[in-house]
Amino acid sequence: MASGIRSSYPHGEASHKEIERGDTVILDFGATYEGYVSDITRTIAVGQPDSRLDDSYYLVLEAQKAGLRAIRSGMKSKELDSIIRAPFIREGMNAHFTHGAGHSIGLDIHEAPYISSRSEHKFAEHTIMTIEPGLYFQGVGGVRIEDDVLVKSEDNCTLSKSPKSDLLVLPFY
Ligand SMILES: [Mn+2]
Repeated sequence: MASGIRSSYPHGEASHKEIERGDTVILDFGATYEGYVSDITRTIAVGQPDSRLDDSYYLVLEAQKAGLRAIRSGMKSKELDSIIRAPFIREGMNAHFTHGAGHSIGLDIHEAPYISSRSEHKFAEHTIMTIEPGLYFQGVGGVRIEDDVLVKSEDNCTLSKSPKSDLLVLPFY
């Protein structure tokens, strides 16, 4: 978990920083079952966040859903990258997307193939990929949303079902 300024570091480790009013909190977690892993991220806010973070949540969600919808076996990694990245480019936010858009999972939490603008790799059917775009603002905070998807040739199947359609804003006490 990383909150506030620390949530502006894409993969911040848990620390002793206290959550402050308006912080976004990035919750990156997973489970293992018979040796296989899952990897999911949700972002919540504690107190009403900076409008940039609020707006970013819905832009990241748009990018993430576009990726989940689009991925197919035979699609090139760089083609998927550009679909996920398109909303960020449209809104002039691409510079705030500072890590890869996803990776495969299986027995390991980070496996090849990766989603990359430079990768010619074509996804194989029955690969499980994470789709995890994010936006990060130094000194302010960040947003990331991640789900796991089973790649198929026709339709694909999002495996993680946790709600994400609205930014959950918890009261700050
Ligand atoms: Mn991941």
